[in-house]
Amino acid sequence: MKKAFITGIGGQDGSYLAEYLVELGYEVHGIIRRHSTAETQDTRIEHLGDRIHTYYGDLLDQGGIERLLDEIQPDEIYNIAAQSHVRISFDIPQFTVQTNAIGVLNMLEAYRRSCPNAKFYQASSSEMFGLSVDEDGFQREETPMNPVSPYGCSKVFGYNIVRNYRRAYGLHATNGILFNHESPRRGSNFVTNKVCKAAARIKLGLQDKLELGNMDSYRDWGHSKDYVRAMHAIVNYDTPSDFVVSTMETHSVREMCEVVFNHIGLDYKDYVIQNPKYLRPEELPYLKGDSTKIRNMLGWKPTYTFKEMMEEMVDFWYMKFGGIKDPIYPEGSLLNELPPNNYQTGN
Ligand code: NDP
Ligand code: GDR
Repeated sequence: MKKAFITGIGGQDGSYLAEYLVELGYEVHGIIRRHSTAETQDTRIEHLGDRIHTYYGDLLDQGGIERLLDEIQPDEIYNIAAQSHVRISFDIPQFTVQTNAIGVLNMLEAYRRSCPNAKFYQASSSEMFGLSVDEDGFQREETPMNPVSPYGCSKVFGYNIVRNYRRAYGLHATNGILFNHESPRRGSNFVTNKVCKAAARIKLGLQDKLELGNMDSYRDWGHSKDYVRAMHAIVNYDTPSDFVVSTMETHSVREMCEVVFNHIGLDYKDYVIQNPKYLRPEELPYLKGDSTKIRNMLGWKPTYTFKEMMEEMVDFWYMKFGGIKDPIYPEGSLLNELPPNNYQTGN
């Protein structure tokens, strides 16, 4: 039985990846951080019970990570943990860089010393491209990196140090350069889930307005469930390499609002207002990823369309707030075991 070690197992991607690897027959281990409210620290994975093994850990605590890797001797390491919110990275830049940059180095050092024959995956991001777009309107593996946030800058370091350790020490260390990906488990302070949750509440008379920041930025939005399959494929490819993962489509925030509100019979223009509080000191205006490399070399492709994904997310919140009497997901579906209504707060 293969063993996997996942950092960030309690996050959106970590939870789907853990489910996927359990289904594939892996023994899954992962670290969660200590929260003062114990009840919410593993909300996204508690339904997996003793099918996974969790430990307290933090990317900034290299000794602890090294002890765990020594003990577990995993075949695959997925470094998915991060301070993942771009706007918040302007509020807490030093913590963001410590976790997303030095944290990657800590992981690589622990990996190199404890289990150098394992395969390593780093959660790199399209945010690294920043303002760069190729002439044909896509970003791809060769596009120069020109980040526009502390988050983007920290992820560029993580990406480069993984490539450096791969070459310097002959490690099987890979990067997935993932474009935005969402799901009902997305934190509701990211724009897609913020819009879906608010639209459901407005429809049910629980809220009047939705305040957003920049509605004219474009993102290439896929589904987290599709993207965790890509992570596994990247790690298991014989030659360690770096791959863009994307849908190859882009949509504006405005268009996303239109799809969500239309789905529940409302016009977003009647409810959405702009609040400068949600604007960023520097914005990344446009992302569209060319994922030809992973499609051709590893046979990966997304299964969800943009519309299907957004509808799944708004239906999820609508049902959570009591809008649908019969569950829309089959009995026993993991989607019915998601966080309670008040689990996600913030902006
Ligand atoms: P989430 O924010 O949902 O999950 C991040 C996880 O990392 C959480 O479990 C969080 O724990 C944990 N974490 C944060 N800081 C630390 C730390 N110092 N030590 C240990 N664990 C920590 O993000 P996603 O699942 O959406 O994203 C997964 C990864 O992919 C991240 O690295 C993100 O930057 C990257 N990425 C995400 C994309 C997306 O669109 N989702 C696109 C491209 C890259 P806690 O809950 O305690 O905060
Ligand atoms: P992003 O995702 O910054 O692309 O990072 P987010 O959903 O936060 O923003 C997408 C776009 O929407 C605009 N926007 C708002 N965003 C938020 N959060 N809240 C608002 O009210 C709002 N109004 C407009 C933003 O300005 C932006 O243009 C995500 C994260 O998952 C990163 O970890 C990951 O690396 C990148 O995607 C790829």
